Amino acid sequence: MNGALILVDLQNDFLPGGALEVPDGDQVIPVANRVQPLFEVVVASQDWHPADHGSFAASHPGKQPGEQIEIAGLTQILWATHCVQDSEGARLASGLETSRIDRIFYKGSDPQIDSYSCFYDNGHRRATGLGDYLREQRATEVYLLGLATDYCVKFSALDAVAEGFAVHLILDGCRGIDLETGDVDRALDEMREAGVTLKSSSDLLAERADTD
Ligand code: VGL
Ligand code: ZN
Repeated sequence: MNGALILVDLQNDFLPGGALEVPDGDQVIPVANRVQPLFEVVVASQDWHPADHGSFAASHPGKQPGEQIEIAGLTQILWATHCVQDSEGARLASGLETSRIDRIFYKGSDPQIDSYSCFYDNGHRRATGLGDYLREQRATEVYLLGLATDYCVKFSALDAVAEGFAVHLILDGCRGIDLETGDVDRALDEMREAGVTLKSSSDLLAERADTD
């Protein structure tokens, strides 16, 4: 099997205490470290915003995080300022094993458009290069884990399906924001309906032990 692992946005700002903390987000880091050795290709994405990014409430006087506006024809949820390029909050989580990461894909750098997916921006206008990279690596299956289940993980998984990969989510390696209660469950349903299979890291470790 030519499997690639995608580590989605395992950055300080998404961990407890961070600017856009995902509840229990830190708990996925040991999972990420445990499964990495199972994959021949490991890539990571980093949310990488300029300080005045359009998705930040602070960029729109009078607006608060959680409100929605329209930017360049797309509905945008406004967030607390997070993952500003080169800031401590944008760095990969300090407990994350990084020596196996083959390549990092940055997203959300265009001030005018957000990018939840690590394949394309939210308008599907520009590719990050991840799809081409995975094809160059001859990956046919992709496994995802990371933050947040109901945003970047979900949109990455759906794009991965659309790009023609067999897509698996490592469920215990993901945590969500649940801005509205039920968002995470709805995201999982959407992914399942699109053909994503949900697995646990222990299933994966057991499967791999069998085939070795
Ligand atoms: C994310 C909201 C804003 C994520 C990134 O990584 O899920 N969510 N930017
Ligand atoms: Zn962001």
